[in-house]
Amino acid sequence: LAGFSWEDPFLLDDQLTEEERMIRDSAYAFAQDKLASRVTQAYLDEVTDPEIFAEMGELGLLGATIPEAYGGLGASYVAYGLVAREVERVDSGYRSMMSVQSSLVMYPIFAYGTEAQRQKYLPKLASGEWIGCFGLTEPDAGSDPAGMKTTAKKTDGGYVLNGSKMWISNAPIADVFVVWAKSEAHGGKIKGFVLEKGMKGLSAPKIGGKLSLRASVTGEIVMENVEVGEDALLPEVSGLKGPFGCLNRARYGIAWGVMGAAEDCWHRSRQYGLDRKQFNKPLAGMQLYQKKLADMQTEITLGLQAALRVGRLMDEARAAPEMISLIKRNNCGKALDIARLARDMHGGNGIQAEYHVMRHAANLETVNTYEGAHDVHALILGRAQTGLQAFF
Ligand code: TGC
Ligand code: FAD
Repeated sequence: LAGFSWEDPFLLDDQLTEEERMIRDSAYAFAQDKLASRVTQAYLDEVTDPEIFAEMGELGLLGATIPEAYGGLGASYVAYGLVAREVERVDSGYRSMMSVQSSLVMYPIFAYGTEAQRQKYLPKLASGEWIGCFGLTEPDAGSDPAGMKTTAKKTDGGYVLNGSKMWISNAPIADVFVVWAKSEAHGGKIKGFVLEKGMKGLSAPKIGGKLSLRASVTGEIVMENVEVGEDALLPEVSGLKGPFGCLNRARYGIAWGVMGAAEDCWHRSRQYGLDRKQFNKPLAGMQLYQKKLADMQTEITLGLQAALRVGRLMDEARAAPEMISLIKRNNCGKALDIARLARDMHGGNGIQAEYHVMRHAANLETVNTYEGAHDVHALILGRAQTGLQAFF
């Protein structure tokens, strides 16, 4: 039998293509060099450096799956997942910034937009010159986005939008706003619109005081009689399947990303246990400590392998939304458990910013909730196997 690699028990590395490994390595180098160095201060100060988008864009980390003709890399979904894992190894907030731009802003413009919209927005979003946000959630419509109140009413040359969106990543620094609204002219169906910073009646105040995801700015989107032309409409999709088509991709990336945060917690706990002695021996030599390390290693190995399988199926256009619900839910839940364990294993030091694990744990509370809360994905999976919907 072959030897065992404790860091990569199922030899995930072997299952990647040369190109995927190259993209992964360049994302790793960038994240460790440019993001790890600023995350602690950014988190403590609750500030987001917009320059990060341009830095990510320069490396091709924004919209990696979008064809090269529009500024993307034309990379596989597996490569996209690997980027999410490397960025979230540093901080879930930085991965959030990247995945909103890639899956929730560039993807809908690419998939549902006109050629003119693609040409206008995608290259600048890919380079990070423009920052994008995605407005689906509202103060009274979170898990149930069908309950949204934002409306688009037809005017002579376009539409007028009214409503407010809540908890929107990147909104306060965004140039481009992909917003979902019920459109009167389309029989009340949900339609997507692309709004731009500076439009009259459009504002995006920051939501301050978050105890989670502090390095990623979050805001509201307030629309008071925002007038847009016909060219703001994303014409190629109607109904909730529009935003859900984007969410499938972002949720898939999250399933990889949270494993990066979990790996960081696991590796730090292992090293801490080797370095720290109590009762005259390293903590890592204690049975209970080793059991926790073994649980972390097991869940991360299984979670990564599952994400890789779904990524391959996405690249073959054979992935079902329920597969994505399964890995988004399970990997987020396991990553959160692992981060909480890591905090415990670091003892008192575990609460300090310089040990990083509590920041990951606090971040993962958000990641477990957004893009479909843990229990909401359970209901999606419950419906798929019983035929009975239990949402209401
Ligand atoms: P339901 O009746 O199930 O479906 C309505 C229509 O949508 C279609 N659909 C999907 N299409 C593609 N992919 C999917 N995953 C889809 N899920 C549903 C469905 O086929 C149907 O189409 P049609 O043509 O028949 O009309 O809708 P429902 O209202 O019963 O939905 C229930 C539920 C709970 C599944 C759904 O609403 C849900 O997933 N809720 C969670 C909401 C959510 O995920 N919000 C995310 C907001 S964005 C965000 O959090 C970004 S954070 C990013 C970051 O910072 O990284
Ligand atoms: P609720 O829907 O009120 O849920 C509260 C609790 O009730 C949860 O535990 C949930 O599981 C449970 N629950 C809900 N329905 C049921 C049910 N039928 N059965 C059993 N239990 C149920 N949204 C965007 O559109 N764009 C963004 O960029 C974005 N970024 C975000 C960034 C951050 C930092 C955060 C915190 C959120 C972000 N969101 C974004 C919003 C996010 O998607 C929502 O918070 C999420 O969908 C949950 O909605 P809610 O907060 O209204 O909670």
